[in-house]
Amino acid sequence: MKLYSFFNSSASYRVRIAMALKGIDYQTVGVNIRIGQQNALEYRRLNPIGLVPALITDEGESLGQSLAIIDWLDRHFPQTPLLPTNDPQRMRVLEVVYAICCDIHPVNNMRVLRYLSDELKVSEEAKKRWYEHWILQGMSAVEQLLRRSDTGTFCVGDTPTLADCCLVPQWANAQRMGCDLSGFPRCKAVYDACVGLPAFIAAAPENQQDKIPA
Ligand SMILES: N[C@@H](CCC(=O)N[C@@H](CS)C(=O)NCC(=O)O)C(=O)O
Repeated sequence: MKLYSFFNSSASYRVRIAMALKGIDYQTVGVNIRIGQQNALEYRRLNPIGLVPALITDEGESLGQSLAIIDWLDRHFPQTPLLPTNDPQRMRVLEVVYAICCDIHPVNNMRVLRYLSDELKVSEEAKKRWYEHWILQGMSAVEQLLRRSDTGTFCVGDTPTLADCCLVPQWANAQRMGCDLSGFPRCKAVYDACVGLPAFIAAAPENQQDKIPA
């Protein structure tokens, strides 16, 4: 399998964690989103939305959208299942996943931030405020969800799930952007527990072969 990915793309990072947790071997194809390789015609044929990641299966099928990719992986590689089958665990996992992937991440994506700067001529300072505003609002909700799910080490329960595959990259991104995350101790505890695990270490941006300096 091939994963079209960018080392510090949080959506790519989600998929890399899932693949590492499942012990799936794959080849990484770096797509440098800083210089617009996600918009190349050749890449858009694989993933028409022009965002990373995209997966090419051993059968040659291409699949975009990190959550769709992880859903596919979870069904084809059922070892280390990432989505509980029973409620309330399943609903608790999915509400954290959607809070991050549907409510937090899309408004702070690179193309949105670039549109603010390049088209709307928003200052660097205002752009930073935008980013932090949506992070703090979203993470505050995730913090409450994690407290409500009343669980052990990870987002939901004592083994990593899809929720952890999504929380860790979003948290890492927010840290990289200099957000003050001190108000979210439960999220931080989960993040700290995850990043010490071999699968999360293997998937981390700093350990990717396509890593390039900031
Ligand atoms: N919903 C998509 C989001 C993918 C996404 O936003 N990828 C970002 C990197 S994290 C990207 O490719 N950004 C390039 C751009 O903004 O032009 C998914 O989950 O795969």
